[in-house]
Order: sequence, then C-alpha cells, then structure tokens
Amino acid sequence: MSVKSERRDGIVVLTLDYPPVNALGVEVLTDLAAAIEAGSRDDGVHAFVLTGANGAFSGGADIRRFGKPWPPTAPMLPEVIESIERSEKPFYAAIDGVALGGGCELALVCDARYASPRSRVGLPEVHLGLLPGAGGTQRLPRLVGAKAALDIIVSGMPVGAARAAELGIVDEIVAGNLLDHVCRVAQEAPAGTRRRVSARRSEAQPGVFAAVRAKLDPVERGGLAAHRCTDAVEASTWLPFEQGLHRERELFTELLHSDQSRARIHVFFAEREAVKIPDVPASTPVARIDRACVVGAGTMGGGIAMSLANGGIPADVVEAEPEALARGKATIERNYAASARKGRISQADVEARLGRIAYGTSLSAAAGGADLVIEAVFEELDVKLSVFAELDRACKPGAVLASNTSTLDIDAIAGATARPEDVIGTHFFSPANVMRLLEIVRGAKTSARSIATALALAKRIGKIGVVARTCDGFIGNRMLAHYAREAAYLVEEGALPQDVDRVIEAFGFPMGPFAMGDLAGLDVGWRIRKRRSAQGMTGPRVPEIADRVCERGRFGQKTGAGYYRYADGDRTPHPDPEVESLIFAESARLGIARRTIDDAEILERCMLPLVNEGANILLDGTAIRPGDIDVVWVYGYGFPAFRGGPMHYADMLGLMRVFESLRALEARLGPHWHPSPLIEELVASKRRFADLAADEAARLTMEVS
Ligand code: HSC
Ligand code: NAD
Repeated sequence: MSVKSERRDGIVVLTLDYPPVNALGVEVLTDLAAAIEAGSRDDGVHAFVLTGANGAFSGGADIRRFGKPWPPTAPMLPEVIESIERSEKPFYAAIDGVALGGGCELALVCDARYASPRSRVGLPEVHLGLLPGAGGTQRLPRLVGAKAALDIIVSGMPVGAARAAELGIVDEIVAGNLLDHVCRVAQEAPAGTRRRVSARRSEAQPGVFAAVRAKLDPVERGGLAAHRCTDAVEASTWLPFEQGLHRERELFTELLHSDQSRARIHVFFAEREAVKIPDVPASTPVARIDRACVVGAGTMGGGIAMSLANGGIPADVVEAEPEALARGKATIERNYAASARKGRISQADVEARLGRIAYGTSLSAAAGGADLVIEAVFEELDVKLSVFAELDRACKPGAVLASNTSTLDIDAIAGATARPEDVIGTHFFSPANVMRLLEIVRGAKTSARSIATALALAKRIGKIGVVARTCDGFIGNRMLAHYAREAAYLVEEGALPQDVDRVIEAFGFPMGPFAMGDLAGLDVGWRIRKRRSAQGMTGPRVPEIADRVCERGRFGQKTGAGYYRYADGDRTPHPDPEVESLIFAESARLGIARRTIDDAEILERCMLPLVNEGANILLDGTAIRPGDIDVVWVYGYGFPAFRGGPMHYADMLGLMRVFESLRALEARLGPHWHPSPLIEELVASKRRFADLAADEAARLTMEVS
C-alpha cells in the first residue's frame, strides 16, 4: 500500500509512503481516497492526521504522469482535496521534510499544519511552467495574504519552517515527536468543528498585481507560467472560492498543454537523468573529500575555491608567485564582502567560508594533504602537464586529480601521471561560484570511482553534474565554437553584432554571442585561435572579425571596449561606429557584398549549428543522451529553459524540418552545414532525439563502423 492507515484512539494517521518523495500519482491518490472514505464512514474516527514516510511529506503531484492518460477510475488530486474540504471531520498535517506543490496543497486544505524544524514548504510549479493546480492559488492567499502568496508562488522558492510559521502557513514548529504532538492536538480538538482556509477572504493592496506583473519576464520570453500564477492569485481576491478554483483549473490546463511547460519539465528530468551513467552504477564507491587543493588563484581558481568553501569543503589555494596569490585572495575576499553587502549571505557565513580557504605557494605541501585537487592554471598544455607531473609525485594514493581545462585533452593531461584512472576534468563555468553547471570530463582511463566522486562533489557543492567524454571543447565549448562561428559569418555577410544579439536575446538567452564574448574576454578565444592555426587545424574557414577587434586592444568589458563600447563601471553594451567600420572593411576584404539579413535567418543560422553539432556529439559518444546536452546549454550558457535546450528545441521544431533546413543551408553555404548522420537516421526512422536511449547514438555508430 502506498498509504499506510493506522488508528490511534479515534484518530486515523494516514502516512504517504511512495518512495522516493511520496509523489501524488495514481497509486497514492487511489489509496488515499479509499482510506479517507473508510475513515469518514467510521463513527469511531474523530479526526485525520496526514503525514509522510521517506523523510518527506510529499514532493507534489507525480510529474511523470503529466501528459499521460489518467485511469478513469482513479481520483485526481483536486478531487481528493475536495473530499477533505467537504469532510465533517478535521484533518491535520504533520510535515517532516518537504511539502511541495500538490503536497503543500494537500497540507493547505487541512485545518492546521505542524512542521518539524527541518521542513520546507512551497509551491514550485512555476519552475515546471505550471501553476499550483489543486487549490494552492486560492488557499495560500487566504491564509497569508495575496502579496505574500504571490511572492511564494511566482518565485517558486520553498520557505523553511521558521519562515512558514512567521507567515502563518505553519501553525506550529514541533521540535520533539511531531506525530505524537499532532495526534494529541487532533484528539483534544472539539468534535465536528472545522477550520477551513477556504472560508477566509483573500485581500491585496491596490496595485500589488500590476507591480508584480511589471517585473515578470514577458509571456513569450518564458514568463507564461508566472503571468498565469499572478492571474490565478488575483482571481482569489475577487472571485468566490469555488469559482476561483474553477479559474485556477482553467489556467492550469492551459499551462499543462504549453510548450514552455513541456520544455521545463524536460529540463527537470534531464537534470536528474544526467547523473545516471550506464557504466558507473549508483553503488560505485566514492572518494571521501575532507580537504581539497585548488591550483591557480585566477578567475576560475578563486571561484572554484569559493564553491568548495560554500559547500563546506576546506581548500588550500596554491599559486606559484606570492603576488598572484595575494591578488587571488583579495578577489575572493572582495567577492564575499559584496555578497554580504547585498544581503545574500550573513557576515558569520562569510567568516566561516573564508575560514575554510587557506593560501600557499608550495604545491607539494598543499597537494599532499588533499583528497581532491582541482587545477585551474593557464590554458596551456605544457603548463598543465608540469603541474600534473608534480601532483603525481605529491598526492596521496587515491586522491582525485581534476583539471578545469575548457578545451584540452584529458588523456594528454592524465599521461603526465602514473595514475590516469584518478585524473578527470571538472569544467566549471564562469563565474564558478555562481554558475550551476559542472561539466565532468572522463578520459579513456578515468575510473568509475573518479567519475562517481566528481558527481558526488557536484551535488555537495550545489552544482549540476553532466558527464562528457574528452574531445576538443567537450560538450559545451565544442558546440559554442559552431554557434560563434556562424554568428561571425552573419556579421561578415551583412548583420551587425547588435542585430544578432537582439535576435538571440528575444529568443530567450540572457545575452547574445557578441555581448557574451565581451563579457568572457575576447583575448581568450584569440589565444586559442592562434594556437589552433599554429597547429594547422582543418575545418571551415575561421572568421577573423574577432581578431580585428582584438588587434585594437578591444578585449571586451575588461578593457571598456570589445564588439561594443562600455561606459566606466557600466556593463551596458553600446554599438560602436569603430566596430562597424572594422566589420565593413572585413566584408570588403573578403569580397562579400553586404546584404540585409532578416531575423528568421539569424535565428536559424545560430540555433541549427548547435543542434547539428549536438547530434554529432551524441554519435561519437561525447554525450550520453540528448538531455545531457540540453542541461549543459541551459545551465552553462543560458539557453532558455522554457525552450528546453537545443536538442529539445529541435524536437519541438520537428526533425524533418531541421533536416530540410540543414540541407538547404548546405546547398547555399557549404559543406559545414551537412546534416549529422544521426539527424538523418532519426528522420528516416520517424523518431525524435527524445526517443534515443542512453548511449544509443554512440552504439549506432559502432555498429555501422
Ligand atoms: C504539482 O504538484 C502540480 C499541482 O499543483 C497540481 C496538480 C493538479 C493536477 C490536476 C490535473 C487536472 N513527481 O530531486 P531529486 C523524483 S507539480 C515525480 O534527485 P532531492 C525525481 O525525478 C509538482 N517524481 O531528490 C528523482 O527520481 P529518480 C510540484 C519526482 O532529494 C527522485 O524523485 N513539485 C517528483 O534532491 C529524487 O529527486 C515539484 O516541483 C515529483 N513531484 O530533492 C517538486 N519530485 O531518482 C519537484 C521528485 O528516478 N521535486 N521526483 O531520478 C523537487 O524539487 C525535488 O525532487 C525534491 C527532492 C526537493 C522533492
Ligand atoms: P587566469 O589566467 O585568470 O588564472 C590562471 C592562474 O594560474 C593565474 O593566476 C596564474 O598565476 C596561475 N598559475 C599559472 N601557472 C601556475 C602554476 N604552475 N602553479 C600555480 N599557479 C599557476 O585563468 P582562468 O580564466 O582562471 O583559467 C584557468 C583555467 O580554467 C584554464 O584552463 C581555462 O581554460 C579554464 N576555464 C576558464 C574559464 C573562463 O571563463 N575564464 C571558464 C572555464 C574554464
């Protein structure tokens, strides 16, 4: 049984027990409805207590069921909630752990809610492109006021027990035995009286809704669910309760069938699938990380040290020169001070985190005591090889040796050691203490233990881990190279950086490729291009506009000018006539007659290279599944989550359409547009990326070759 029913002196305790998070699916709701009905008919039952096993009250409606047919005999969540609403007997919620979404709504229909101190309650549906569809938008404002309810529903952020009690969502925090306490309350409550939240009024100050709407993303830029959440809460202030529920249901149904919700739910599951690696079973032992060492205190090393400290891991930061070390230390201290000033963390937290970071110039001393070393020195193979050779000498057996390289071959780096199985890539994104993605790069000899350790590290420091096989650029930067190249071709042919960026931003990225280049620093790519051309890399022609910009000392925001110019202390990009002249001269040099390029062409030529290279990445096994690529792009590069990542976006466009567009572009612009054989294969078998099982694309290639 997914709901355990237990009698305690006239009280029925109903325990949701459906691992892992007691999601409210067909089985739980069927059992719950039956148990409620049995208890309601029984005159010996005075009241109900709802609670959950598995360390949670409930994680909400079963998201896996969305979009699938519901058995006609099974009750749906709103019906079960309605039966509690109508019951003459009171219900009490005993919350230990999370009560989210439908789980929270189940608690809200109860007469009172009691929570253990560690509990969290919230309505996170907006993150799935939905709204609370089982009464949450009507009951929460009646309980805590429309403004506070809006904040919770539109942000989707759960609140801890203490805040929930302050707001009045939770009646009491119980530090001792929660269930005993709630059963006692239920037993002592006068028979036949109910305290229904629905009987209250939902009130708001004038202007509240307009003020919230003004801050939301526009509907077409991912804001659909947040707008509908606001509409539903507003309805609670002027519609009677029953009609409010009806309105909520209409809006929920609209969202459930929206592309934005489908995309966000895809990302939710893709994120959780990504940590499942076919040849690294969940039982794989992981290295215990008590102390880490970060080599290099530059942009990335500092951010990585902060990430570790934020996750409670003490770290030694090592630089070769004392001046560079002092600079790195000052940056870390400045960043923490800024977070405290903005109220993101308390001064006590700042001190605790700073206290976890030690600084030194002796690599062997720091590395010798570390269970994990993360190298973040210059992106030059020789420098990395000498660091890893030294790590091999200094580190204890079993220490995991990671490199933060963004493009270099992990196998080459591992070759500098006699323990390639312990060597792995941990590719953080800039700023490393903020960005959620951790691309974990496995070399040919990287052990399952090292991979499992890196995945566990990601979870511990609040990052989302995605595993890639080593190759030039791994998943993210390999695709980025194709996207950036095409954006530059568009500029050579007639668009301006601001045209491309406007189209990409309207699509939903926080910034377009040129503004992003200015933020990241154009000199980084310039160095990589020089290295590649010295190595005689083959492939499509490399556009040189970025080189022309760099040759003028314009490296982006850090020099006050790049593709755009920037006023002192301001990150707003301003189009610059000097850059336009450079671009016109470059087009002339290439003999290109500039033309007007419309927005549709810009979008297609920026997005399809991602899709096509993503498909090739699946074919050669660099990524295990399309969802992994989507997670990399959503969390590492700002691909709009409401479009689900490049591979989901391609599925939504339709692979036949993608294939035909690629063929047309190939005929017009050259062989670099040749469709990936995987897209051709999927079109031929009438399948989508979503239909591919883990590693299936790579297995297909092996069978063919
Ligand atoms: C909802 O409730 C809609 C309602 O308002 C209205 C419904 C009305 C319907 C009307 C019809 C007309 N379902 O994250 P983890 C799985 S929408 C299914 O690694 P953690 C997850 O996939 C829902 N599965 O663990 C994973 O499975 P795997 C609103 C769910 O401890 C496993 O649990 N609720 C699930 O780090 C572990 O997950 C939310 O948005 C669910 N609801 O965090 C909450 N929730 O092992 C979403 C989790 O097979 N969930 N799973 O990969 C979370 O935020 C986190 O999972 C928790 C646990 C904080 C619950
Ligand atoms: P950076 O130039 O800011 O920092 C590198 C630091 O390493 C410098 O402080 C330098 O003094 C130090 N260093 C060099 N040799 C050393 C040695 N032998 N021992 C100790 N310290 C040494 O560079 P960064 O941007 O922090 O990049 C570091 C690594 O992270 C590179 O591999 C880069 O490709 C990668 N990466 C960078 C970004 C980014 O956006 N900057 C993003 C992801 C990955």
